[in-house]
Amino acid sequence: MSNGYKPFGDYDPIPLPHRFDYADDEALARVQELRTYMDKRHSCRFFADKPVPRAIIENALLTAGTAPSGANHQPWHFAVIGQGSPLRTKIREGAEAEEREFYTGRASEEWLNALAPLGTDTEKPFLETAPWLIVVFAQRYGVTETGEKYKNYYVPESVGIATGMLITALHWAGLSTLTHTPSPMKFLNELCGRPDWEKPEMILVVGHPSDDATIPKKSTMKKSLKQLASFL
Ligand code: IYR
Repeated sequence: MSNGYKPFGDYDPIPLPHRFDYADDEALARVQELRTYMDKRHSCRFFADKPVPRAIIENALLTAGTAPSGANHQPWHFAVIGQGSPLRTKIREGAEAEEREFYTGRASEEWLNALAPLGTDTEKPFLETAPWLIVVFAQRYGVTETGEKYKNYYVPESVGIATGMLITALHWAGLSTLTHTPSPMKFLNELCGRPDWEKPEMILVVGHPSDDATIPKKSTMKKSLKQLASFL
């Protein structure tokens, strides 16, 4: 890679390059500000076709790329599909075919009941409407510049963290996202030209919300601190 990234090597330390010695009250104000902003992130299923400049997506992807990962192997690949690509129809067709199977048989009664408050169904128009789709791939193996395969570690954890940071970066830019998970997603390997040792994890749908966008009320109900954490 151009930055000299190599999967293997000896410990080669440099002094910690960045420090932030905020006073406690300033740190508290900062984390509260972020919390207030993150509280305004909502998964959105209704997108406008308004374009979003590619540079915004590129910067969000590079933010995701700063995520911690197992042995710093960065076991992710993001396949980005812009507006007007012929792949859009194919992805929509592939996803809706899987969804039809899911909603009419594959999903358990319990699962369908859990989804009812979200109002999801087999129709996924946003796959064609939204300006960007980012297909998140988890790399079970990496490949060196000379073509040697090497194992990656903590792959789902690493990719989950990077995707969270990607969502955060896009929200920071004021964009809406949807983590869409047609299941199974194998059709995305072929459509995106990715090798079979990469697992598609989700499609991140990115853009501006439509004027009449709604969200399920249930999605605003978040666990309290007491429910989500215990201080031991
Ligand atoms: N993949 C389906 C079903 C679905 C499953 C879960 I878990 C969700 O949080 C939302 C939807 C779909 O996209 O409709």
